[in-house]
Amino acid sequence: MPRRVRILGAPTDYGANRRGVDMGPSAIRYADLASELEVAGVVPLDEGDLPVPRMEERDPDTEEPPAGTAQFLRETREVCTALADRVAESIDAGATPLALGGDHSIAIGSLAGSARDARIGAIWFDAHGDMNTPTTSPSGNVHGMPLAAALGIGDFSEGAYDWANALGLDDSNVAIVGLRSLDGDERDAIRDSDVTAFTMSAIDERGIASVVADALDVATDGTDGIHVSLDLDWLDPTVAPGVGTPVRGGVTYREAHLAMEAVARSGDLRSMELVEVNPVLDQHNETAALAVELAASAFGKRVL
Ligand code: EXY
Ligand code: MN
Ligand code: MN
Ligand code: MN
Repeated sequence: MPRRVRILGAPTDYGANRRGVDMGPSAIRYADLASELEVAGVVPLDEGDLPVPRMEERDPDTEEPPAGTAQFLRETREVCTALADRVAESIDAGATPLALGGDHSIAIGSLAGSARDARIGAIWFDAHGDMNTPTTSPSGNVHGMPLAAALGIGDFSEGAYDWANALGLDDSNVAIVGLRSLDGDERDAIRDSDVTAFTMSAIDERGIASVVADALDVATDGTDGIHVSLDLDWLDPTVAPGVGTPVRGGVTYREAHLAMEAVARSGDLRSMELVEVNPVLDQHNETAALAVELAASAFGKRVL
């Protein structure tokens, strides 16, 4: 029986510093996500978008947290707890959830859902570490914090953040691939953890195939499956311009496909998300189209 994939839209930009990423799910669907997944040999079922309070509809009198802490945590919690339930339900139904961001804060929900009642690993394809906490963040943007939140690092170990912790995810089963932008405290957080970080230098020196093989070893060691978190700013901005926090020196189009093909061959894909596609910053929807292509490769699309 072909793999069933449940598409879950999470149109939020509360975690980002740039409006527009909330339109990511529409842009990705518009880039023929469903038909491309069918070509890859899976059966897509689009469950629509999670309800997300619109920025414009927020109560203007809402007390904003002090600058430098996490902004819009209430809204982020609302989206992520709903997404966690839908991700868990999809897996319980024998399907593979594919979450569409929206900014990277949605990964708090995806990881919590995928790790519910299971031990999972995660491969974080990203230019960034996303390991800040409300205290260490230079921006207060939660899309720079999801991995710390899921792992319960720093502030996120406090009871108030229980909702954000992915209890079935241990830092020893997390690999970050493509890292090239970190804040000071984030660097310490990664060094003090058991997270395995492969920087762009490692990819330059060893090649993407070797790095992704190691990342898969880390994420599959003793786990029931892996979550792939694909932040489109992982790729070089010349091939993925439609992202809110571009960083030069990213992976190439082919390196990204090879990584996704290796994920497909592993047979361990449990859940996935495509995040940080911002149509307002994109050119002719090309970043959304690239996200679709990479998802198809991760789900097994082959030329021959
Ligand atoms: N490290 C910076 C911050 O925490 O504000 C930038 C984070 C960008 C996060 C994007 C989603 O990958
Ligand atoms: Mn990210
Ligand atoms: Mn990023
Ligand atoms: Mn550990």
